[in-house]
Amino acid sequence: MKASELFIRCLENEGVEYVFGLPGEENLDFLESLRTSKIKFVLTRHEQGAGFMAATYGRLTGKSGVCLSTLGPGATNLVTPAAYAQLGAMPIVIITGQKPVHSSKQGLFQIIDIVDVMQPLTKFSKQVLRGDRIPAIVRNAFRRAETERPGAAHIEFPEDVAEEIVATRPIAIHSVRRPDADQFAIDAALERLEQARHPIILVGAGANRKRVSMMLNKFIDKTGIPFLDTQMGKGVISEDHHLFLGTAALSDHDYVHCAIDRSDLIINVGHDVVEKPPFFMEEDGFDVIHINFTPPQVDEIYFPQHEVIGDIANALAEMEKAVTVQEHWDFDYFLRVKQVVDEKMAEHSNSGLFPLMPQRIIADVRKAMGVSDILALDNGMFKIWFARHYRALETNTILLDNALATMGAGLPSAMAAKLVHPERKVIAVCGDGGFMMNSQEIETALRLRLDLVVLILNDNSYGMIKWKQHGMKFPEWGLDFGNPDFVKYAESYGANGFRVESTEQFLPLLQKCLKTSGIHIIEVPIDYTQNDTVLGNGLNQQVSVQ
Ligand SMILES: Cc1ncc(C[n+]2csc(CCOP(=O)(O)OP(=O)(O)O)c2C)c(N)n1
Repeated sequence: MKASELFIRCLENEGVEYVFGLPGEENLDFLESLRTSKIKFVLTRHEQGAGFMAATYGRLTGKSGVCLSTLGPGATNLVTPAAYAQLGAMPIVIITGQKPVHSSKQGLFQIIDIVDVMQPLTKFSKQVLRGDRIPAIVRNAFRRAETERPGAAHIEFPEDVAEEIVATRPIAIHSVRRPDADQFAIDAALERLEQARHPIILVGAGANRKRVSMMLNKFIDKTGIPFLDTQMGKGVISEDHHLFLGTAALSDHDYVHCAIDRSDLIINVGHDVVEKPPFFMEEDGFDVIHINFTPPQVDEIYFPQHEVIGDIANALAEMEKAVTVQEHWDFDYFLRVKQVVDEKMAEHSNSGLFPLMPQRIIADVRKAMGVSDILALDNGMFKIWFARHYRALETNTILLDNALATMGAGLPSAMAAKLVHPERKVIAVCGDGGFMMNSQEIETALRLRLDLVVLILNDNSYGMIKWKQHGMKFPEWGLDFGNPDFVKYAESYGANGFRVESTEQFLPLLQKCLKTSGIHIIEVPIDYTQNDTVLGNGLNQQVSVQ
């Protein structure tokens, strides 16, 4: 068979359901072989759309999402999705085309060394030089992308290699078990935990999986230790839990840092330093037990004293069996923090002010969404507000990127979530800046007949940077822009467009859109005048005077 056909057989062998992509002429053999395969091809309007969709597919399924581009400009457009997947631990296999490598009459036209470009952004970046190498290269790419810590793999598939005739077949797949943590490491962690007076659990991105969630729930139920989460750890344990203290939306001075500052031991389940730090360690501060699939990357703010490395769910199961609940554990202060934080979270959630306050938007979105429904956030000021105020009740129900923290991924990510979970409601939440970075994918979403709501939080500026500019006491400058008429813009694609004109209108409109099929784009004017309050200063005093 042709090498391109073998490539597709290998993808089928890996269980690939979708290839997201935007091909060039160098991919035409590949495309032709894909045409007759049962793998679905999702054509996008920008390579970033394809890459972000593939990464989110990987994040939600644990299986590599696959995306495709041509050489040169198409491939460089996949640089950001590669970084997004790599930092965010989302398994993805990126396939790029290339001019003929054995003999070419085109000089250096469009040629960039993409294998090299992708090297620092991936765990694996290889060119296929001979068709009979395809099975091994594809198998390795998928293995590398999916094994802990998951991330990006890249394969360059040149045009002339795709045309070769080959006689090999895909390599059989055998499931492998993740290594378990060492028993001595578990015992040492438990010993330290039993000595602590104010232990606290931090739940991070690496824990956002069903089995870990189950085991961690049991561990928390048995021990009664309060927990907080990072932005990407939201939902592992329901944030309605009576021991949930809050989300570390910032690295310091967030509400939950009042609790962190009083703790003498943090049990870190699944957080690694790629996500914005939820706390800073100091030499004479609290100890940390690092429980993760992979060892910590140590630096001056993160140097855990104890490590439990291996399958997180199994480690927690062992710890749950062996732990003895200690009478000297004292969570009184943490629970007082919780009370104050819960009161803070409720503030302004009913505000009738227009433009809408972030707290009101979030409260209304929460009311409109079921337990398993999914929010996909773009990146901007609103992300901090949502991370802080939105209560995630199940794993992976709020998809946000606190690793690369790129703009432009919100809409494609929501689209992939809807493909993976068609039975759930999905909302993309974007700023007016981030939405416009990949808004062309509305056409793709319509073509795919997805039912989706997109919220555009409109402040006519790059709000987050404006807030930071203000924080640095610079005059406001260089961050305001004009926007298209979003209602007409939506309609020009054939989507439904709405502009919220009053605060009371928002929730019923959102509920109606979520019940109606099709793409609904809702522009929501947002009032960012309270941004400074996200810093949570002063809460310490409030807790201590009580
Ligand atoms: C691709 C990319 N470019 C720039 C940034 C820096 N950045 C972070 S947030 C932000 C502003 C986002 O504006 P908008 O989407 O309108 O949301 P808002 O902050 O106004 O809520 C910018 C420019 C980024 N994170 N990603």
